[in-house]
Amino acid sequence: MTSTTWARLVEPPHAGGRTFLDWPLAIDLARLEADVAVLGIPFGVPYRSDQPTNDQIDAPEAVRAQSGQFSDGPDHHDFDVGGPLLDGRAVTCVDCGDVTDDVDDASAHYRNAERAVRAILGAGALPLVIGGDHGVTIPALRAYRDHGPVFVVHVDAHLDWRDEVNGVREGYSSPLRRASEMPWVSGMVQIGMRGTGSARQAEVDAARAYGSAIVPAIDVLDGGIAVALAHIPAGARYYVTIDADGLDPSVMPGVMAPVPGGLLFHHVRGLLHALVARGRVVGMDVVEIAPSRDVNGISAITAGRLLLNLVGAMVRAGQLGG
Ligand SMILES: [Mn+2]
Repeated sequence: MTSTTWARLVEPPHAGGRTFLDWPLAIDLARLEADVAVLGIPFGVPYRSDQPTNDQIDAPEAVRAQSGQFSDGPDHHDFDVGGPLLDGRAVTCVDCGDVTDDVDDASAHYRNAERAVRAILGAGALPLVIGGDHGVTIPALRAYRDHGPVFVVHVDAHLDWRDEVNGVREGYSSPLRRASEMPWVSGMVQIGMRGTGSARQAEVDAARAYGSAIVPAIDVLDGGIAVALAHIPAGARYYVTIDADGLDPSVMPGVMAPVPGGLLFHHVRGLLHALVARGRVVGMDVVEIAPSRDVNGISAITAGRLLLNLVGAMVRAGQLGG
């Protein structure tokens, strides 16, 4: 495969858009040399003809645009991680831009997304994916076919186990169902469930039959994140998928389906640090931010803070760079 073909997988952030934290842009994935790689995956698979241009497609740009808010600079002390982000170590961080779509081929975007994530993994880098709706976790997880096994740590208000909606099997209500069908996915924990969403009893039963550990939000609010950690095997390789609505709407107001009673920033930050201490995080996505509904950029800033907490924790655990 030529590097020209690879380069078409991704494109720079929209005109005038800055990269994540002003990290260097790296869209030639055939020559990728990095330890950490941000990747925007803007498009899911729509359920209706008016959904391809949903609000969430603008989230990668919205998160990048808040870079100056979620970090004052790489040399500043970050109290969440206990020092400057990279701790003076040789860790290469890049922004790979956004996965390209093809107006003549609706499935091209997922194919490109899977190949882009696979290229990042092949380069030995940690993918940090910004969606897009929750459908984008499907191609992201498919990229781990030769990079497994992975245990999925899912934060969401919703179960996301629908087999299909309107005949669509790879939309935002189905990512964890599709994940359960991937042989390289070793298991999952689903944290933050509450209220009602797309799941009927049949989906809950199917998730439990698969072996998913379902942790309602109230259990975490009452007992702390340790309640969720009890379901996560030590020494495993974790893929973390965070639906913005898994956090409380006061923390992530910019979502399509706000549900009261969600996790606080404190819980999810603690989860990420605990995963780094417990095993190896091999990828993370933050999805379902709807920028037009955001308040003062809080959701985008929170997403950025979560991603930086993972990087900062992994740096200090000696898991990134030389
Ligand atoms: Mn979801």
